Amino acid sequence: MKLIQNYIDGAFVGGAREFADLNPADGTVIAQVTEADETQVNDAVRAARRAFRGEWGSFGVRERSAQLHRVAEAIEKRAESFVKAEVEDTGKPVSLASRLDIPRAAANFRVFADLVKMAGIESFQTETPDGKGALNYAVRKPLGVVGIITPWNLPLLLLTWKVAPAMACGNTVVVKPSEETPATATLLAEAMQEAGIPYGVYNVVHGFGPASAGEFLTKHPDVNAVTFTGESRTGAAIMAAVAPSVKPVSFELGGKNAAIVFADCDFEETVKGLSDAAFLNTGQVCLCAERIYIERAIFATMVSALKKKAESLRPGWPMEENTSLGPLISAQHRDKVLSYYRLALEEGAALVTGGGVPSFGDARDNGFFVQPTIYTGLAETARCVKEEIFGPVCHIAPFDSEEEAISLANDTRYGLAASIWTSNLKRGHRVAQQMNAGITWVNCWFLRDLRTPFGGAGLSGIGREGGTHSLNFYSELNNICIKL
Ligand code: NAD
Ligand code: 6OD
Repeated sequence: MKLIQNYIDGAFVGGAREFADLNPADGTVIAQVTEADETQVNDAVRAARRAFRGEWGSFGVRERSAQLHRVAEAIEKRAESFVKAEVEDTGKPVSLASRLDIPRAAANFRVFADLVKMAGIESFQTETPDGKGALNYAVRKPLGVVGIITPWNLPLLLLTWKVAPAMACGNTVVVKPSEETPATATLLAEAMQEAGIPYGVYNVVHGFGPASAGEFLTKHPDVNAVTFTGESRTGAAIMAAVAPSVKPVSFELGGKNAAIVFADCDFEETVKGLSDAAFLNTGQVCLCAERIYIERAIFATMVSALKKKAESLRPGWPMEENTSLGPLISAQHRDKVLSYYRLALEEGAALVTGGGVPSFGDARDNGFFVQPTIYTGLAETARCVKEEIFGPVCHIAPFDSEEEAISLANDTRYGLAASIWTSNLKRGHRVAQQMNAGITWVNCWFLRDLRTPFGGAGLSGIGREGGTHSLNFYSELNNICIKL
């Protein structure tokens, strides 16, 4: 049986306890994973601190940038192993992992390697009473040891989205990947070794949240900042854990995202875009649209086109090229999603398609598949319209005016993403600017430029990462004022 170990100070190390890593497509055990105890988390933080004070801390921006490019190369060289590991761990279709997750991991390193070399910092000439003036400029300094905690839905993509800028800024890191998907963070350690990253710069501790590696890391007094992607409730727990030591936090949390579809949209493009927005990665993307509002004139035709599209998705073995829908991540998560499927009916929804579990007649019946599902007819106050489900499911409702659509879309405690579908770009701009969201797409969804701010408002998070926003989070600015 494969053993996935912690990676501390350049060495793969075992531990006292192990837990099983399951393949969500058939429920079989893929590997045993070593759970880091508090001593090992302490060792990892100590190693990261030593590396920060050592060779890594002495590198200038040019050297760090070159090293990050070498990590990207090492990922690209092993792309096949990364894809296989990510597909086994998550159950996502191989077509998706090889198009999105793994290339994006390499891109994260390349983008921040380049950006850190190019980024300038503001300076000001300041007037003084003696007329001689002063000059203000800032220097960027790393924070130190950064704790990084990530979820299971896009494991390597989301981990490297934080590791790359943290390292680019000169920090060292201790990462705690999701217990559901430990493999690619561990493979990344091999890529780091191959790229020649000094030992201790990148450390991996495996385990769970409360009373396990996650909590030990967030509470550690020698961790200088914590960056987290995951559920809003977990964000709240981490916020409480870091409060006594007043660390900077960056939180990318849940969403209950809306799509607004106007009657003048490009119908075919919109159906394709909405289908991705609802069902990509089996709906397990924080940016997915679980609430779709359609202008009444095209409501019925659009609902039936989306029904057809959902029914054309091909659930199947994740490693098969023509599979377009994988399982959910775990039995526990499938139970949660199915409980919302039942709740929707109890709350008075009309089922358009799906609502259950597909049957394969083979080992996949032991996996965690559910059908892509569409509902209509729920009240806006229904729990299924208010709470994040995080599965391949959406509720579709009609609207009659632009104002009504904006008000419906904004009626949420989350504020992560929105999408607007219209051929009238003036309207696109106007509506986009009124969205209470960190990211609004017009006529597209999940189209990413890594230089742009990424994050959410309300329950969806604190802060922005991406481009210089990441550089600002992962560094301290020391402003220097010189009297001339
Ligand atoms: P989760 O919050 O359950 O777990 C995320 C990570 O936190 C895991 O590594 C877990 O072990 C760890 N953790 C859990 N409790 C902890 C604690 N008390 N202290 C420290 N660490 C702890 O989230 P998940 O189920 O893995 O992921 C799905 C959620 O993530 C969804 O809500 C989704 O919307 C959100 N998400 C948000 C974004 C974003 O960019 N905003 C991206 C992806 C996923
Ligand atoms: O694309 C990204 O950078 C990003 N953070 C995506 C998050 C997706 C959420 O599941």
